[in-house]
Amino acid sequence: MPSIFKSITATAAVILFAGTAQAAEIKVDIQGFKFKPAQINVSVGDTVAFTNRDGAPHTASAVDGSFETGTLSKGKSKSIAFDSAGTYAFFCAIHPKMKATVVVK
Ligand SMILES: [Cu+2]
Repeated sequence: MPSIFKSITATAAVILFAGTAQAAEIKVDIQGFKFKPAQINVSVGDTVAFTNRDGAPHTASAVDGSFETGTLSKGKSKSIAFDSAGTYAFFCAIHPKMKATVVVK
C-alpha cells in the first residue's frame, strides 16, 4: 500500500475517534430530592440528560440563567448541551435547597 494512502487512512481513523469521544451523554438522576451525582464533570460539547425519579416535580435551573430544564414530572427527562467551558451551579426552582454543579472542561 502506498504510504500516502496509509497516512490518509490513519488520519481518518483519528478524526472518527475524536468525533465519537466528543458526543458523550452524561446521565443525572434527580432522586430523593437530590441531584445524583452532585458534581457532574463533562467535556465541552457533551450533553447532560436530567431525569426525575421522584414523585415530586423538579427542575434543573442554572443560577446564572444559562440553562433551564423546565418542570420535570416523574420519569421525564431533559437534555442540555454544554458548549462552553466553565462551572455552572444549578438548583431546583421548586425546592431551592437542592443544589449541584456542572463542571465543563
Ligand atoms: Cu425539586
